[in-house]
Amino acid sequence: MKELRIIGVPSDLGQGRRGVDMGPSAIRYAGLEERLKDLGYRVQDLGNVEVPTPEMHRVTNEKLKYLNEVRKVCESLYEQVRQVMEAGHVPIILGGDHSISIGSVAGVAAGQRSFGVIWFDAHGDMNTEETTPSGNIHGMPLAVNVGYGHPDLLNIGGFTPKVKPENVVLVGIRSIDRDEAALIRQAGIKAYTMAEIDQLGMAAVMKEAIQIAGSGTDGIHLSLDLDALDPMFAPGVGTPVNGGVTYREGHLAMELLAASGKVISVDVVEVNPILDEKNRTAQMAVELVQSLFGKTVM
Ligand code: HAR
Ligand code: MN
Ligand code: MN
Ligand code: MN
Repeated sequence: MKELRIIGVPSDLGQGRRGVDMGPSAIRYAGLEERLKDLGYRVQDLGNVEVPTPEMHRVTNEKLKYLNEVRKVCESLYEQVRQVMEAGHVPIILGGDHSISIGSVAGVAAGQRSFGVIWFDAHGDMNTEETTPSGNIHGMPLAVNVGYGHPDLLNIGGFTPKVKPENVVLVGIRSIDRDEAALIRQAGIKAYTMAEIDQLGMAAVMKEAIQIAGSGTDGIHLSLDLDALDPMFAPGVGTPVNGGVTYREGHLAMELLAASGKVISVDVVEVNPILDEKNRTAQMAVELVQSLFGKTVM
């Protein structure tokens, strides 16, 4: 049984609302480490990556807010994740906003050259400096990971792209900017919208997603943005979008990933305790991670 390593990244530099920096604390408070130990894993919490305080820095580029600070956080995270991968352990990276996945995926890529990514999200996260409506870097990490974006972000780890777009799948999308849609198509990334989940069912979608990310690769990185879930089940996120993945669909997706035996690493991002109701969203995150690591009824 693989050993698990928890890494917190208390960053809200990639988006506009304070509070997501408290995500790692909220998820730890919801019992992540204990719940994973219950499943029989050896788990070690490596603490938090150091993150600059936004109030101490100024936005200099409205199209890439806090670029320099986001880059530094992602470089530190890259280094930590690379070490965990090289030790043969499974990193569980707690955000923070989704910009941190530039660092985590870079670290996974350094430890494991052949892998796929399942990006579970309401959003595409495929914007660039040219297409972003907000300048928030959390709308850009998937683009960076497949090779589009600012050189400072692309160069983390010293190589680009981090993952081949043909091994990347988006699941749960329902809020995509127009030019972002064009880049998703241009890159050749397979995307399952909520409409397709409705039509095909989550089981069929995940079977295909696991095939795309997992066949011909040595593993799958799951980037789990809690806003993929319907706000009914995950209200504590900065950019909620109605019509999302249900509680049961979410668990089914995680259970199918667990059954695939292919998961090598995971991000859990966008949990914002200030916007949450009694830590429900962090609890949801912990429950989903339990299913991802093999929790079953009996
Ligand atoms: N697409 C919008 C933008 O780029 C909103 C992105 C919101 N992103 C996240 N992460 N919450 O998925 O600004
Ligand atoms: Mn070890
Ligand atoms: Mn996201
Ligand atoms: Mn999102």
